[in-house]
Amino acid sequence: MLAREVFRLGTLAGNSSALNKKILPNGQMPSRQSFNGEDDSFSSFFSETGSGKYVPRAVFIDLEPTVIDEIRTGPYRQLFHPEQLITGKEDAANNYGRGHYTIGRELIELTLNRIRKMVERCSGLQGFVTYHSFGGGTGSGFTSLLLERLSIDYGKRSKLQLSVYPAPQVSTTVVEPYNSILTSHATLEHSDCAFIVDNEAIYDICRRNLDIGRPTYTNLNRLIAQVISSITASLRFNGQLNVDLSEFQTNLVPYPRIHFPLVTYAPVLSAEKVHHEHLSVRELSQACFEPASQLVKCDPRQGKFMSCCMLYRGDVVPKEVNAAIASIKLRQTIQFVDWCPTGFKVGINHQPPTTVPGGDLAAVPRAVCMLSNTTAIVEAWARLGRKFDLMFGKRCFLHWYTGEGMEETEFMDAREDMVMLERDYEEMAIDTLDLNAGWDTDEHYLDEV
Ligand SMILES: Nc1nc2c(ncn2[C@@H]2O[C@H](COP(=O)(O)OP(=O)(O)OP(=O)(O)O)[C@@H](O)[C@H]2O)c(=O)[nH]1
Ligand SMILES: [Mg+2]
Repeated sequence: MLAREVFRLGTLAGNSSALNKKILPNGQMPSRQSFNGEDDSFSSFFSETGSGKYVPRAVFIDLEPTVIDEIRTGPYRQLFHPEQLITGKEDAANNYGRGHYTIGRELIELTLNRIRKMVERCSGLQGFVTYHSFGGGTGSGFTSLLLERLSIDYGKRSKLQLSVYPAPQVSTTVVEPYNSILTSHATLEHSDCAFIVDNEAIYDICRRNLDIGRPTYTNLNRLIAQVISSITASLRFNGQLNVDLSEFQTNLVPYPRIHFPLVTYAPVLSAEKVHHEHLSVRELSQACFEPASQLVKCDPRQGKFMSCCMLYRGDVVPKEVNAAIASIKLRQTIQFVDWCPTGFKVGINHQPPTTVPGGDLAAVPRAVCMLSNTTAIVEAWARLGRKFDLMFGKRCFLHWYTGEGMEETEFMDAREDMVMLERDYEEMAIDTLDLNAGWDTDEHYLDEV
């Protein structure tokens, strides 16, 4: 599901997925036989029509038409059935209340019907991935409405989120902290795992690693699409050392609310720089522990890890991975919580990353995406919370929301919930021994997290 940017992001992610699979913009795949049956996970993101055309299992939604019109007229227009592209007439004007309660309500039944049709074409529905912004009215409000409804209709099917975290470099909307906190609160219990991509972190990576002076959304989205491609590669390709995303998820989410893994990706290199780099498995693995490779700005050296999942792709062998991880474990700066073994979960996918023609990233033989659960991610919530408090303390901009029927208490509840989330993370980091000393051990507070 998508609002403005994610629509573009979705197109890019879809494109790179289609490129991985060598699907033409019209949905035909001439090289299908070249997969030699090895690739039966092929149909996870595409369904095949009677005429041999491959259609992405995706629905694009925006409350206004202009952005999705780009796909309706763009080079990939034939890839999609018109029913997959859903638009209303009027956007949510950066207002969660409009996306969730007023304008959004008008589109939700149609959206659920279209999703139902899509689901009926699946033979073993595993779950849903929603792509959205935290800051937009549609991205925040409509997404949370949709996730609530998907929970009702599809019960315990897993729901993953890819959420774009706001950054002042690329956005000038003042109310994004409101929307972000409101949507995070509303989706917390309806989401199994959420990957946050911080536009500021992506912006800096584009400037630093790719020498793009003033990165545009297209530059940011290409990088995000590459990362999404790595996260979903295990669902799209088979292989002996492949590890299914749901298995990573089991390791990553110790309690239902603690479900925001930090995403790190390497290498991010331009074509000019790629020839000067070694790109060994060891170097790539070590890069995952550099803050400069993170998609959210925070300092894992100040927090503790609960788990680390390494998703390698391309020309990578287990021996090299084991050696690389052994050397990482020796580092003093990487601290694990004491209740969790310092286990790294590893998956290897032999399909190398695909480069998008005309894109910024150089073709590389191997790459790694690390998904780690670290308590340091609370920094991201704390940053948003501070901005929220500054505005809410003065009740700034609140009339836009109350004008859509919202009440102040929803803001307070949302903020309180996110403060609780910060505390939940902090508790994860406290050593069990210290806890026993300082707390009444009859209180099974960890169960309540
Ligand atoms: N990475 C990335 N972020 C984007 C893009 N477009 C918008 N954003 C960010 O998304 C937030 C704005 O949300 P949008 O998704 O544009 O808004 P929307 O969900 O369409 O909601 P309304 O327009 O208010 O109905 C801001 O933080 C933007 O910086 C994009 O193409 N890529
Ligand atoms: Mg919009």
